[in-house]
Amino acid sequence: PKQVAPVITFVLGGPGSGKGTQCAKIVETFGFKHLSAGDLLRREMVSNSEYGSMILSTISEGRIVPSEVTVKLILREMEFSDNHKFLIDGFPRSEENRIAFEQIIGAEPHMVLFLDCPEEEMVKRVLSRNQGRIDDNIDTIKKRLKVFEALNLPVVDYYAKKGKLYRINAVGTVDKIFEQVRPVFEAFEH
Ligand code: UP5
Ligand code: MG
Repeated sequence: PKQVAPVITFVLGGPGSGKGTQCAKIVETFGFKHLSAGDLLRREMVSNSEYGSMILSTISEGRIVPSEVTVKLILREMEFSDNHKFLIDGFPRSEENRIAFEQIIGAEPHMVLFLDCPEEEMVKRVLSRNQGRIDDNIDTIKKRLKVFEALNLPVVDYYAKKGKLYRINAVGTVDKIFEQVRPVFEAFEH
C-alpha cells in the first residue's frame, strides 16, 4: 500500500468537555478517523487482555494508564486505518504521554484543539450521561478533574507555546460549539 504521512490532530479537554461529541461532528464534516484513547482502553479492558485489570483499576481511580499501553493501542489503529487523517481524542493526557507518542511517531501533531469548559458544567454533563461508565460517579469525577488540571493542562500549555493550540469555548449548544470548531478545520484544509 501507498505510504502517506499521517495528519494528526489532538482533541483535548477535561472530562465531559465534549470531546467525543465534537469529534463525531468533525468526522461527519471533514472525514477524519476518530481514535478515542478512552474508548480504546475500555475496549482493551473487556477483551481478555493481560492489561484488563490494570486498566479497570486505573480508570476507576481516574489515573492515567501507562503510556506504553495507550500508545500501543493508538498505533495499532493507525497502522490498520485506510484513512491517514487522525483525530486523537483524550490523548496525550500528560507530558509523559506526549513525549512517548512523539518519540515513537517521530512527528508532532499538526494542530491541537482544546475544549475549554468550566468544571461545574463538566461535572453536570458527566453526571447526567448515564451510559454506565465506571468512572461517571462524583468521587471519580473529582479525581479526573484533579488529574486533568495537574497533568493534562501542561500539555495544553506546551502546544499553546508552539502556536499549535486552538482554544474553543466549550459552553453552549453542541452546534454553537461546532461553529467555532468548523473554521479551524476549514482553514487547515486550505
Ligand atoms: N454534551 C456534550 N456536549 C454538550 C453540550 N455542548 N451541551 C450539553 N451537553 C453536552 O460529552 C459528555 C456528556 O455531555 C455527554 O452526555 C454529551 O451528550 C454531553 P462527551 O462528548 O462524551 O465528552 P468527553 O469530553 O468525550 O467526555 P469523557 O467523559 O469521555 O472525557 P474523559 O476525558 O473523562 O474520558 P476518556 O474516555 O477520554 O478517558 C477516561 C479515562 O481513561 C481517563 O480518566 C483515564 O483514566 C483513562 N485514559 C488514560 O489513562 N489515558 C488516555 O490516553 C485516555 C484515557
Ligand atoms: Mg469521550
